[in-house]
Amino acid sequence: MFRRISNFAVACAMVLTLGLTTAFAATKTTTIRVTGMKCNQCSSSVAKALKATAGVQEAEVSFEKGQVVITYDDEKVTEAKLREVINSTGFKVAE
Ligand SMILES: [Cu+2]
Repeated sequence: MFRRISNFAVACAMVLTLGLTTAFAATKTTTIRVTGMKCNQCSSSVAKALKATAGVQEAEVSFEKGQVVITYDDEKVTEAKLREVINSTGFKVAE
């Protein structure tokens, strides 16, 4: 009996989680390769430009890996726009 109740609780929690995931369905994460970054200052200027862009929630820039991981709201900004922002910093998006 108790087991049944706790299974029900788990099921409720799953439904809740699924509901929340749907509510944030507009949030996307993308990884973009960027060339030309040589140090922390390079990566922070790319991060700064991205974070100043409407719709960007998170921008993790690694000059060592030469990549940018961006979490964004795809209703507010497109990946093409994010590439444009990166290119405008002077570093180049690798195709
Ligand atoms: Cu640098």
